[in-house]
Amino acid sequence: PFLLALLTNETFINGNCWTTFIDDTPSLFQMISSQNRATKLLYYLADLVVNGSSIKGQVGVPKLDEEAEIPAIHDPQTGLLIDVENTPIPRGWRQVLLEEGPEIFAKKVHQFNGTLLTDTTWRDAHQSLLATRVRTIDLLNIAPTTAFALNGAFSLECWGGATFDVCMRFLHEDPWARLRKLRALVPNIPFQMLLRGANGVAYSSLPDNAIDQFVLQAKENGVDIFRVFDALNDLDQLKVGIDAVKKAGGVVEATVCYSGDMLLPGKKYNLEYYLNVVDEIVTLGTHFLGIKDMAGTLKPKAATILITKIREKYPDLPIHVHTHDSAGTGVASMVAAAKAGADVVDAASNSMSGMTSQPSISAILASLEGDIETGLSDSLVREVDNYWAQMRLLYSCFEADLKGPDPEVYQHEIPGGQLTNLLFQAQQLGLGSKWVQTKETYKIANQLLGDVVKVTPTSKVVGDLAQFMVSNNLSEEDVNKLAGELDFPDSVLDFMEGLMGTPYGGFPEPLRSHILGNKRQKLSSRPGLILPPIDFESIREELISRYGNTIKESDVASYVMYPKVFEAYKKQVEKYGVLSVLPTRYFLKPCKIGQELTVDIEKGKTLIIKLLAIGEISQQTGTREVFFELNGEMRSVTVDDKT
Ligand code: 3PY
Ligand code: ZN
Repeated sequence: PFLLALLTNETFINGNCWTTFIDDTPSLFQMISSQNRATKLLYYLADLVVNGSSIKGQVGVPKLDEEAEIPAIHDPQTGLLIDVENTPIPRGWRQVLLEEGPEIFAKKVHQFNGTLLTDTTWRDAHQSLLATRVRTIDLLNIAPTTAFALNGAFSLECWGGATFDVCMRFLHEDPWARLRKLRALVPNIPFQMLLRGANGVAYSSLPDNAIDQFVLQAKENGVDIFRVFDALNDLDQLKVGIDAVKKAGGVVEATVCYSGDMLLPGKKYNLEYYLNVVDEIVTLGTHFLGIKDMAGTLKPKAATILITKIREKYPDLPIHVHTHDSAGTGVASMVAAAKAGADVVDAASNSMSGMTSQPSISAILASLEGDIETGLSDSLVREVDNYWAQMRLLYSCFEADLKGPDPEVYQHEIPGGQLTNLLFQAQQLGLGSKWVQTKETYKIANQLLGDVVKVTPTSKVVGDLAQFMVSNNLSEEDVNKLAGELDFPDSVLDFMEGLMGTPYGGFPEPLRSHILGNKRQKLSSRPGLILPPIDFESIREELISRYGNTIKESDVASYVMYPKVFEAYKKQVEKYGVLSVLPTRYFLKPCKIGQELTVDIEKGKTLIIKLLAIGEISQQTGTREVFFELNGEMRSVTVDDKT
């Protein structure tokens, strides 16, 4: 490509060359680089045609086989069309935050006469319903419209949780680029992320300085509000995240995880327990108190009691409530929370709501209508949702195919995202009975572990133990009896070692000692006190030496959080280029012979690709040559046939 670019360059052809020609002609390199990118994309498309999709968790192909339509939106007062491209973006809560800082922002949200909403569609909703597979391009396409339609929202939850890992590992995208691009399109609504305290966005603790660096990067790349939780409500672990956000200048939403139905008699996690955790959070200092009902077990009455009690004690504490609709009571619970004095509640775009996701925005608006102001217009919400209805079809191949609410969640307490995941896995095994068995065993595994608060990463520990018991046909008694001999999943060992902090009421003994044996130590303090700090300087140097000086500080953060995943992601980029530009239906579905694809690799640079033919398999090399037309020119690439 370099030679081609050189030979077609006019200055070169005319012989007006001088030694600095190459330096003075950056367009030469741009041309080479876009040709490289186009070729790399052809390799991906060819591989997809020959071998099918390799995206984990994909069953079938998207049901939407055309470009999704961006809905037109209308001013709710005048009914006039809003020209999204040519109208200045209205001021939102983010301007209050930027102009007045986190304290005044929190105060003003609390003073708002009503209850605001967080839209979780860009993070938790698709994490809970579509295996976290929604891609950057599909968020970017609706972002400008969302900036207008949801201008009155408290925040858009758009980052963190599982999105970070899945972005790199399964979608081959850079989560930081997603954040930066969304930020540029939505300057008016605060962005919110989910941070797993001292675990960052990983599955066990990292050194404290890794959390500091990660959070600073998140803040600098666009996150405003950090919902910080610790899966065990371990305050020492939570504090690591809170401190990192404070240092970075972000909005702290320190969170208590609500585990199980506190109204059930004999619960370990009861009202008194939660009020104590809240006291400790308030002592640590936070802008908002988050209440995180990750499984959807906060019944309306419990929401009323819990929030009323917190309000009585802390009249000025801004409260933000998160839930999942798994049991079907999400709307009722968020309405109860709003009526009891919650300042913000979570909801998702209608087509992305319900069941293991958050309750529907429109259902909440309808339920609050006439009583509580929200700052949102239902007609705008419904107009934007026309987009998400199409996305649900586009991502149909990642649906867990839940058929209805699961009120049994009050017993098994499986968090929303994990519930869909486990159901999907049980379905893949093709045995309906496996699902019932998984849920039953999950309850037993939780009891074996001492009845822990279950949310990432502890929910994974319980889930892994349950699956280990099912696949090895182990009863509760067997686990207790054979603990010293069994080869437990790593997550169980990490938990028992203390790498996720300390559970309320301590670790289960003698099971802990038996499981750990002499395989692992028992930590007696929080992991961050013994994990050696990250040597950022040497990691930076190492990454630059491997990948060149395009390495950013955010790449360093990715590597520290998930070294192997980052390396694999870089390998993918090397092979296929930046795949995030490829429309989702082309990313997931092999194109057909004669089909023409239009791909905007950057603003103003469009590739028109047509699949012409697929060659015979070579008996010597096991490869196939795949022929395309690329912007009118014939091109072919050779890929391995792995079928
Ligand atoms: C996560 O940690 O990813 C969660 O969504 C927990 O609820
Ligand atoms: Zn959630």
